[in-house]
Amino acid sequence: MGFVKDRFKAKADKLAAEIKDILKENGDKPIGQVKLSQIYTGMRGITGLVTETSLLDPQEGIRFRGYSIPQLQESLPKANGGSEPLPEGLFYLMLVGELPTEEDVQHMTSVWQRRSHVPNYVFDTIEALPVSTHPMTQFVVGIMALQNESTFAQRYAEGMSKKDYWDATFDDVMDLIARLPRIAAYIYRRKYKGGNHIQPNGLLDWAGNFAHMLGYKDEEFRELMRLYMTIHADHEGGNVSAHATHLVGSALSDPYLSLAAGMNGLAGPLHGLANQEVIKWILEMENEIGSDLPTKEQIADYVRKTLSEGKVIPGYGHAVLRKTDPRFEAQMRFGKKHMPDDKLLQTVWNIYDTVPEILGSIAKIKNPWPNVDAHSGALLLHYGLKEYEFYTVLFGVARSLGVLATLCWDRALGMPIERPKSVTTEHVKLWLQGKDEIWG
Ligand code: CMX
Repeated sequence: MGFVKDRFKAKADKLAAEIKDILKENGDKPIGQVKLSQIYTGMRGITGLVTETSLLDPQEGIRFRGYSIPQLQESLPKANGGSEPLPEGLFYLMLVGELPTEEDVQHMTSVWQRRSHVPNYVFDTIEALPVSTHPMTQFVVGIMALQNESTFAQRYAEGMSKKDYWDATFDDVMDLIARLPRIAAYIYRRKYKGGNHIQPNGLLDWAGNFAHMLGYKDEEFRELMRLYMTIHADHEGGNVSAHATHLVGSALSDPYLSLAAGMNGLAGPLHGLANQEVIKWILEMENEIGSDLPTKEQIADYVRKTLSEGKVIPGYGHAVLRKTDPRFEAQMRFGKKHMPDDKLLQTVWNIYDTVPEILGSIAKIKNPWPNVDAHSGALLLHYGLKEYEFYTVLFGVARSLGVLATLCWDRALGMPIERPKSVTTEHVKLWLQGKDEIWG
């Protein structure tokens, strides 16, 4: 692993000392007030976590270590002849806090290539599941089977010192990221390609090799995977997949157990599974209307119908964002560059012209704009990846980069077990009557 591990440790030690000083001086400073309504509404707006890898501004969208998506597309190293960032570079940035050089990224690629071997018993475990099992379930089962390989779990059982937690976590994180594309591709080929598996190509970068193992030879699709893996990697710490990984990791559950928890959260339709729901919803709409290019009026009618049936419009809305998601915009730019005449993409863009006005007229909806999931499926489908139940697995492989980089930071900064206080409504009533305290 060598120099990346050393650089990470040096940065982490420096930050740990800074945090100690910050807390010594300012530890008692209040950071906003919690309203009663917030504890009944998913803790929305409560600042309660520190995540070093990225920060989400409601108006601007995500920044990774201060860099916006267009800036990353400009600054991160690319594949030979390519124009999209290599996700290895984003991982390095999130981990070390500095933009990587070409050599740093090549190093990450070769480290992940070297560590990518998946033991056969993991595939055997997946094979024990019915093929009909949802790909996200197969993915989590694969990660759980791989847990047997955990360095952290093994060293903990041997009595590892607290000061070495970060080191064992780091090793597990590198192994996991290296192996996830192989597991994901295995599930795809098993479920949709009759078990006709494709061996890894050791000459390709992490995302390029993933595209190759899925069975997509097109260089443009590899470029899409590099962009896809980069923009889906992280969205600060409070989203369900990031928070679940961090929460479970705080119990010193090893990175395999922690990531599996995060992936189970990603598999929810209000979170990552929305990417499959978007394509399903669009295809159902086209089927019902009887056209592969519905007009904006037809789309508006279908949107109203969906809402009247008590369902959400998938791909729209966000718990934090209050504008069009820059990850949506990045994908739209990719679509306009490579496939401007694709009818499904035109429909995605027509939906974008139609939905915000309708959702914006409903007072309770705080954000009528599209999120990342509103666009991703249409790009995948363009290249033939039509099996939309698989889409959340792609999101999961990408999201591992952010949540596992964060797990390294959690361990290096000695983050304690997470344990917020909860109350009962009975207790809240007593508090309102002045008969009891809400304890901090
Ligand atoms: N369509 C219909 N209704 C919506 C809506 C949408 N796209 N977005 C929000 N609403 C509704 C909510 O369901 C909620 O209704 P109730 O009070 O009746 O329960 C109300 O508007 C208020 O919600 P909100 O405060 O605006 O949004 P939340 O922070 O509670 O939820 C999110 C955010 C993403 C779960 C929600 O916008 C949603 O369900 N969107 C559709 C699913 C989706 O695209 N999820 C992917 C998000 C990105 C990701 O994590 O991958």
